[in-house]
Amino acid sequence: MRRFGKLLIATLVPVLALTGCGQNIQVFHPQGPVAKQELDLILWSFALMFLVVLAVFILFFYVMIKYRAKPENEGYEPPEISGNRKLETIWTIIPIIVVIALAIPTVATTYRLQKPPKNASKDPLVINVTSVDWKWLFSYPKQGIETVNYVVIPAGQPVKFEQNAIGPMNSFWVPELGGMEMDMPGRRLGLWLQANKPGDYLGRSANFSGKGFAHMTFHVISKNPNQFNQWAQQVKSTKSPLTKAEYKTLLKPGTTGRHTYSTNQPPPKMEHHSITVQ
Ligand SMILES: [Cu+2]
Repeated sequence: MRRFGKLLIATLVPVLALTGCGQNIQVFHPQGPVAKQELDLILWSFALMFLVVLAVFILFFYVMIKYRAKPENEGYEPPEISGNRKLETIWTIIPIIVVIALAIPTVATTYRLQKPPKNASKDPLVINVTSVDWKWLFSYPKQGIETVNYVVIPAGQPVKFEQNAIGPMNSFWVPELGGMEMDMPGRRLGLWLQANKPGDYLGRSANFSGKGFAHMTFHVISKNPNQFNQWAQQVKSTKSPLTKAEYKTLLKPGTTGRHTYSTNQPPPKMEHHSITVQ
């Protein structure tokens, strides 16, 4: 029994210590409706899986203790049993119920998150995001500006990121705003995200892409809509344009800091498995 006590402490201490880590895990602190729906799904899946694990462990210990070898029934031969309709029905139906309970919300949320919400008060702002080794280019088609390694968005408005890659594929992820989506050359995927409040959210590359991968982070800065418009106008009137030469330099592998330009480069033309940059 003393050994069991030690085992219990060894198991409980890390579990109790780890539960305090929640503050540092960004996924547990959603800052927008996409991340919130995804967190709800994570918690629901976790609860169901926890019930399954709990049932298995309770049965495991119950059977292990109740039917263990005892001196009084030494040489016991169990009777031959084949089939038990009642038990088999139970352990077929329960997993089916669990799978249905997981599948319905997962599929519904996945489809819902493909599109910005219909009841959003404003149309989504479109931003083209291109992953390049090892930096992120953000191009605003409507505002006609471009930023590198940071992106400014209006708070409370859905933002549609049209994704693209030059070079290897990558994965775009802003944990506090929503799940990740792939950036692939020749295949345009999109992700919509929304920040509820003004703030600064860390984004990262979630797909290993070589030497500069660790530095391939960016910031999503959410501003009040008025401040966002002011910022865009200020960029338009004070920053220098993005020249072709500068753009070509950006496309070369390497890391860089933040850049801001008063013109934008349209996303590259798409061809299957190849990208043409003019
Ligand atoms: Cu292909």
